[in-house]
Amino acid sequence: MHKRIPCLSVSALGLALMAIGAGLQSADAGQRPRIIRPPDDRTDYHAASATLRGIGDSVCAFINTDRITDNGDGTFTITPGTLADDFNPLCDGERFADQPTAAFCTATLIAPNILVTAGHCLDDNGVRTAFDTFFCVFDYAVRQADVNPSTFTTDQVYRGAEVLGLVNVADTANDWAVVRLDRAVTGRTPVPVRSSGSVSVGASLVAIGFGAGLPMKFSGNATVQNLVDFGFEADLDIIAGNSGGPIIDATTGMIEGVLSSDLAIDDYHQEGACFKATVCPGDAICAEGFTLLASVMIPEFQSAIQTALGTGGAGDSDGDGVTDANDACPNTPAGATVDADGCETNGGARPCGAFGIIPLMFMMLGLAWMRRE
Ligand SMILES: [Ca+2]
Repeated sequence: MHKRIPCLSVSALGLALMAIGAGLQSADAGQRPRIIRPPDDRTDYHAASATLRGIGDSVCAFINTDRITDNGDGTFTITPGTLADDFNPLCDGERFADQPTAAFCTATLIAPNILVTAGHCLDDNGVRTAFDTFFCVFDYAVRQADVNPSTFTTDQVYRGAEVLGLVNVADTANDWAVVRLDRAVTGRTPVPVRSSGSVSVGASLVAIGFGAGLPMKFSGNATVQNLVDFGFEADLDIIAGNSGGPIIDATTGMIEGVLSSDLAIDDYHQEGACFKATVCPGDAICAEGFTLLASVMIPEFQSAIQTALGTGGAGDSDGDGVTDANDACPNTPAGATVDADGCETNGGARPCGAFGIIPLMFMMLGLAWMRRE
């Protein structure tokens, strides 16, 4: 039995409730995924390869507005809260204890204004997560050893604007979403997505994401174990918060899938007087099985991706469906209805561009010429 990897806030709350009611631990056990298959391959941004860092630059953290403050001056600040705060007391020697835990899900840029993520990151039993409750934040990563990310600027922070496709079927890998952002992201390279064929058993994989809400972690040293309906399974080191993150083929650099879920056991659990990351095999609460990944080759998912790449791809920076070459209004607000020239038809102002200015100039030149005659 697999369990969707839930939002970190839900995970932390569940852990807190478990800590409060320790006698009821067995009733709550099974609500969250397990994580680490030794060795623990989680790597911070600054320690990753240049290739992986390049992909990571196009991976954003979903951060609830209660964990990041819009300072109103073009900057945003992560609000306090570390791993050691979330799992208190954390056992001595646990990794990343003093890093912030702001993120609840992971998403990847596949075109300047298009993300792929997991369906359950935006859908809770049919209830859609409102776009004004979270930000998509790039560079939430430890880019320099021992320097935690804390402040961001407008060019690093985006909002979702439209769900272009979403499926979230419990206990299956059919768990994916394609989302349009409020505006195009500049200076980051969209990550290529598999568009034909199929991932193979044995292929080397890397997961990128914000497990436990922590700054970006890369988890490699894993391979495809099984192909299953709607996706595949792998022995990745992942944790709540990694959900929706890209599963990258380590050889091709392409996205093969997005992280859906893991086995229904706790990612952090109490052992004696303190909390530790669950390591399997080894810890008493372990179960058999692997991480479940939604394949980008699910026909509906692939179709949603291709449609989004066609209308929101590199040639259409405002995502209005009119390519830049033909777009007289290249900065149309998200969601606006546009005409064939890519300009708003619902009252938006058409810019005084070349099409307006040039005839006016000729007319004035003509008048001036006539006066000289
Ligand atoms: Ca491992």
